Order: sequence, then C-alpha cells, then structure tokens
Amino acid sequence: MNNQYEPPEIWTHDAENGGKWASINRPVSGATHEKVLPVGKHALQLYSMGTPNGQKVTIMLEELLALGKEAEYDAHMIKIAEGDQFSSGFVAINPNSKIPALVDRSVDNNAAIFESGSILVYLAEKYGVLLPTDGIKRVEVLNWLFWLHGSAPYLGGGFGHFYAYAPEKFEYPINRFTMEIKRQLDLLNKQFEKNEFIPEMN
Ligand SMILES: N[C@@H](CCC(=O)N[C@@H](CS)C(=O)NCC(=O)O)C(=O)O
Repeated sequence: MNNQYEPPEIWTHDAENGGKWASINRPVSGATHEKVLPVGKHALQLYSMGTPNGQKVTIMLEELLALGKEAEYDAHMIKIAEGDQFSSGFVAINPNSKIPALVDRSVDNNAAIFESGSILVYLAEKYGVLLPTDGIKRVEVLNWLFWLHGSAPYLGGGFGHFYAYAPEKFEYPINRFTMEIKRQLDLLNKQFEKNEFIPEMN
C-alpha cells in the first residue's frame, strides 16, 4: 500500500486541508464573529439548514403540526458553508456550532436545545406524542434513536466526505466507510421487513 503520510508526533494546524469544507474546519471551538440571531414571532425558533441532520427537526415539527399540535415555529437559515454556525449568537445556543438548534421561548429563560436527537426527544415530550412513555416501549424507540445518531451522521458524513469532498479519492477510507454503510443499510432493510417503522411500535 502506498503510504506517503507520516503523522507528526505533535499535530499542529498550520494549513487548510484542501477539501470542500476546509474553510469551516478548524481545531478550536467558539465564535469567530459577533452576530445576533434573528428572532421571529413564535415560541419555537429553529436555526437550521436542509441537511440530513437539519431535516430531522423540521420533519418532526411538521409531523407535530399535522397531528394538530401547536408547534408553529420560525425557521432561520444558518448557512454552514459560510460559517454562520460560528456567530456569537449561534454559539450561545449551541457551543458545538452545529445545526440544528432550537430555542423554546415559551419556557423560563428560553430553553436552548441542540443535538438533533435531544431536540426530537424534547419536542416529543413537550407535546406528549411520538415517544412512548412506557419503559420498554420507550427504550425500544430510544435504542434506535441513539443508533441513528451514533451511526448515520458519522458514517454518512464519513462516506460522503471521502467520496465527494476530499481533495483526492483515497481507497482505504472509501472502502471502510462503504462497508460499514452497507452493513447499516442491510440492518435497516431487515428492520423494515418486520416493522412499518424502524422500532417495533406495537
Ligand atoms: N450530532 C449532531 C450533528 C450535527 C451536524 O453535524 N450538523 C452539521 C450539518 S448536517 C453542521 O452543522 N456542520 C457544520 C460544521 O461542521 O461546521 C446532531 O445530530 O445535531
């Protein structure tokens, strides 16, 4: 195998890494610029973008509205390719600088919720739907919710990154991510052979 790169003993960030997302890839957290977030008229303020992680919360909010819940929200675009997630306003609601983030202005001190899985649980509990309250049934949903958040973004992001965005095509990471993604999709297919939804909801 051709291995030209020898990792240094102490890694330092001295140059952008090439790749499509290089300009937002940096080794420190925190805000890069001062900017206040916009606020609309509803209790729920969603700061997001239509990426796979972002869509989860928008889909949840639309499901809640379809179920007749008072889940109206204002959606604000956070353009991650332009670094909006590093504004002081966004970092104040999600110190991890990733979309989606939600602010609930109907509770004391305006709850700021980040991590899409946490937002889904928060909304399900706030409106009392889509997450069983019974111990075992609840755990069955949480198993798959944690599975989703532990697997899909890292694998999809890892595969997508090396397949589409890395400055060169590297066989090893593409093979590694492809293999694990195929296994996860096979797992999903098997769940859907048995169930209408990923967890068994009966
Ligand atoms: N575990 C997080 C992942 C969120 C995430 O990775 N968001 C991406 C877009 S899908 C993002 O904001 N990327 C911007 C960046 O990395 O600077 C969640 O589920 O909310």
